[in-house]
Amino acid sequence: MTAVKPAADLAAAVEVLDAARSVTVLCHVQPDADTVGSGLALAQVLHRRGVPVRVSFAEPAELPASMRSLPGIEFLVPPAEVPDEVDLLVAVDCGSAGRLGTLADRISGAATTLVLDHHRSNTRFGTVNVIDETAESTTSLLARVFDAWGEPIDRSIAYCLFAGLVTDTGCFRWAGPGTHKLADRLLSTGIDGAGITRTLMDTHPFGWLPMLSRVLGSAQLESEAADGAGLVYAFVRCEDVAGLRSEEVESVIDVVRTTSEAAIAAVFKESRTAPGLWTVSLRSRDTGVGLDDGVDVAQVATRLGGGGHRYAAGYTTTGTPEDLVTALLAELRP
Ligand SMILES: [Mn+2]
Repeated sequence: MTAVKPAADLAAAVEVLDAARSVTVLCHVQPDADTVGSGLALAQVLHRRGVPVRVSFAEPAELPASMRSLPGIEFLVPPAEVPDEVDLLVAVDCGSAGRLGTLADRISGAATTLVLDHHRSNTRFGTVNVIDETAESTTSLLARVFDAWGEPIDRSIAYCLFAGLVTDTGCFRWAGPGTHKLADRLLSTGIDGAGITRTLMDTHPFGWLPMLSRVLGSAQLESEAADGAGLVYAFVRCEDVAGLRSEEVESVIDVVRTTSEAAIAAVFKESRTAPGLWTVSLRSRDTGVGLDDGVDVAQVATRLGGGGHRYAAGYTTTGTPEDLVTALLAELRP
């Protein structure tokens, strides 16, 4: 496992960024702090260099509230304002073109598409693809791109990079060699790491508590699933999360996955706009310290039409709750 992306790949990214006369950065649908942090950090660097830049994502219409304090938010534009033909398109934290949602059609109108990502399942849909599945976040890959480019990481860029790093590492729970060094470097710019973390990960409205109570109260355990690894799962239905934000919905998996009797966790989340459509979060873990036996849920998710990382992945599907569980159990069968 190489901890550092080969210099040649980074140089290819720098080359296209350097040559661009205008840049459109696209984040994935249902954006998280890694994709938005990457997009806004890159936008700030390009703007500093005098290059016109815009950042967008296809849906939802509004940026999740927890990310609204990220510097560079002024570069965000609605999808309708992304022209059909652009000079350089940069996709950040997107494992496939499908993750761009309705903005995926802009790829055909782009002179060059640069893909910057860290998903194991990345389909390499760009003209230039810089994919490092060992990077703990796309923002940490961006830090290496900026270094290779000779672009300093100032305080407001560090804010954005830290946002992606702290969320994608689960508050540094799954941190590899180098993660804390990068965090130290970013914190040394004077950003409020504790405040950023609290805003992104530890702040929920009161309605979150009764929602958790309902959803967790109906969780199920299938101890024999995946050859005895065990599956724990829960359903988040529309009526459970009325009035709550995506942040509350996305928090459920982090409780469900702590179940000791199951090395695999799933949360089925009902779409609030398309009835019968579900997005599914998958997590897996090793069964003990130093063991490397965790199920590769990226493979499971890919077979179900999604993608992700070995220990964290997801997909979108349709059907009744019973159908969803049956389909997942079938894929987990050895
Ligand atoms: Mn990411």
